[in-house]
Amino acid sequence: MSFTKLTADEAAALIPHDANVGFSGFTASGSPKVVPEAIARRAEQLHAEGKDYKINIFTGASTNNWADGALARANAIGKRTPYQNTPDLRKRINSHDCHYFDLHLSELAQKVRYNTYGEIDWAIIEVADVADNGEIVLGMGVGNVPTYALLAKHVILELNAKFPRELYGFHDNYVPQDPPYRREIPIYTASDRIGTPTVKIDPSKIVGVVDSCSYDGIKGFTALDDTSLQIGANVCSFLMGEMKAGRIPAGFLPVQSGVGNVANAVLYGFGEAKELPPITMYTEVIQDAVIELMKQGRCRFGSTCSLTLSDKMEEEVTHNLEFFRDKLVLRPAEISNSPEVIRRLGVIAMNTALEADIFGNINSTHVVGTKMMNGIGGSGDFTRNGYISIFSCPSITKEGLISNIVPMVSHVDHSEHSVDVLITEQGVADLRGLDPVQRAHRIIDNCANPIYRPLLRDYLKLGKGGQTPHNLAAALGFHTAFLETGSMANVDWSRYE
Ligand code: 0RQ
Repeated sequence: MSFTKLTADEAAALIPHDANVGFSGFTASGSPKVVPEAIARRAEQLHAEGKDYKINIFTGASTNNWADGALARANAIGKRTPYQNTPDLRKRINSHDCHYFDLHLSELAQKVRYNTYGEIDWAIIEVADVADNGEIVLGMGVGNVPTYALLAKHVILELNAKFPRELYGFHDNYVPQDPPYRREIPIYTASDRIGTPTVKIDPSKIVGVVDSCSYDGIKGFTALDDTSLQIGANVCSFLMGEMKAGRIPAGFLPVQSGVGNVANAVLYGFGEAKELPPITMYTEVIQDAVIELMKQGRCRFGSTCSLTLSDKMEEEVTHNLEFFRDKLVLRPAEISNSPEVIRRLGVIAMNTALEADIFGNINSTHVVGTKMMNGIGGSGDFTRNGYISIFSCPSITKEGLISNIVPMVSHVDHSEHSVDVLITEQGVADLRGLDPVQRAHRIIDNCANPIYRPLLRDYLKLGKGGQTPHNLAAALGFHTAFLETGSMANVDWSRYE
C-alpha cells in the first residue's frame, strides 16, 4: 500500500479546533473506532492547558462509544448532526455543551453538498480495504461516505482488520445529481444496483491510514419479553389482514423497520408468522433479527444502509459472506432513505414511538417533551413516504408510571397526517379514514393500557369542541402529573374543569 501509515494519535494531531469532520458509518456500524478516541485524548490534554478544542461532527446516523461516547466525555463536540444514541453525548446535548441539530437522515448529504453547514474539512472513514488508486471497500455501514469522501479536503482511513476485503460487492455507492439536474434514482425493486462497489477517493487527499481491529461494539438486544412479543404478533396479524383484504399484494411489499428493542421484536414476529410470505426489506438498518430471518428463509433480500449487528452476529456474517452475498446490498443514506424510492416501492414503514397521542401524533425523540433521546433518524423519511406507516410501542413504560398513550404528545415528530396505524401489546388501531374523535376512541379502546383508559376517556370529556377537541390547559396533564408526582396515573382532571 502506498499510503502513509499513521498511529491514531498522529492522525488526531492533524485535526484542528473547529474543523468540520465527516465520519463514516451508520447507526454505529462502519463508524471509525480509534482516531476519534485519540482526538478525545488530545482534546482533554488541550482543555487541561486551557485551550479551546472541539470539532463539528457530521455522520450518517449514530456512531459508537469510541467516537460519540469518547468525544462527548471529553466535551470535544461542537456541532453534531444528524442522529445519535450514546448516553454521554445525550447528556452533552441536553446540557447544550454540544449543539445538536436533528435532521431527517435522507437530507444531510445533499445539504452538505450545497455547503449548508460550511465545508467538510476532514473525513475519517473506516474501510475493509484500500487500493493504491484510492478506491475503498467500506465496512458494515455506508452512511454519507460517498459525499464526505468527495467533499472532504483531507481524508484519514481506518483500515479495520476485522472486516475482510471480500466485503467487496456488498455495497452500492451512488451520488445523485443535485437539483436542478437530478433525474430519477433508478431503483425499481429493493435488490436493484445502480452504483459502484467501491468509493473512489482522490489519492492525494488521503493523508494516512490508521490500523484498527474491532467489530462495531453493538450490544445484543434485551431478551424478548411478553410485551414485545405481543407487539410483534399484533403487527404481523395486522399485515396478514391487509394481505387478505387485498390492500397488500400477495407477493407482499418491501418492509422498513426502525431501531431498538421494539423493532427487533417486531421482526422476530415475522419469523413466527408463517402465513406471511418471506419478506424483502428496503430499510436503513438491518438488526440481528433480520439475519435470523434470512437463515430461516423468511427474508429473501435486504437493502439497507447498515448492518447494525451485535458483535457475535457480525462475526457470524463476516465468516459466511458467500451465504449473504445475493441477499444483501448496502447503500448510502440518501438512497436507502430516499423519499422518491420509498414511495415508488410502496414500503411498509414500521417505526417505534416514545409516546403517541389519542389523535395519532407521534413523539419519537423527546422524553417528557424536553430531553433529547436519540433523534428522528430515518423514521420521518419512511413514515411520510411509506405505503402504510405503522408505529408501535408498549402501552406503558416504567411499570406503568408512564402511559405511552397520552392526551397530547409533548413533542411532535410525526403528525397525525403521516401515521396510518398504531400498535401496542394491547392491540391495533387502524386510523385510516377516521376523524380525530373516532381515532381517539379507537386508540383508547385498542392500544391504551386498561389502567389508563378511564383517564383518557375522562380527558376527552374535558374537550372544548372543534374538530380535534383538546382542552389546552389539560392537554399535558399526564406529563405534569408525572413531573409532580412520579406517575401519570395521578393526574387530577378536576384541576382543569
Ligand atoms: O428506557 O433504556 O432506561 O429502559 O426509552 O425504550 O421500549 O426499549 O424502546 O429501544 O425500541 O427505542 C423511540 C427511543 C425506542 C427508538 C425509541 C424509555 C424506556 C427505555 C427505550 P431505559 P424501549 P426502543 C430507523 C428509525 C427514533 C428514530 C427512529 C428511536 C427507553 O426507536 O430512537 O425511529 N426512534 N429511527 O423506558 C419516557 C416515554 C418512554 C420512555 C420509552 N414515553 N417516556 N421514557 N421510554 N417510552 C433507524 C435510524 O434512524 C438510524
